Amino acid sequence: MAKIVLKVSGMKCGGCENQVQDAAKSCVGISEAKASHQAGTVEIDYDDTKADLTSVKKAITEKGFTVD
Ligand SMILES: [Cu+2]
Repeated sequence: MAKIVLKVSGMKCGGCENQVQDAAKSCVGISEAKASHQAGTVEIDYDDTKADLTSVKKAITEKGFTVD
């Protein structure tokens, strides 16, 4: 299991956090995602043998947020 913190801009409230978390968790190999709109980050726990972080970033971007 691996962990990464991605910088996400565009989150303004808890609803945005949920959208980012759901987008991340919808991807293969992601076990947990915890977003913070105050910090502008999402902390992701993932299986590095299964997860493709590029698709995670894409899923978050498709929700209208920017991943740095
Ligand atoms: Cu919001």
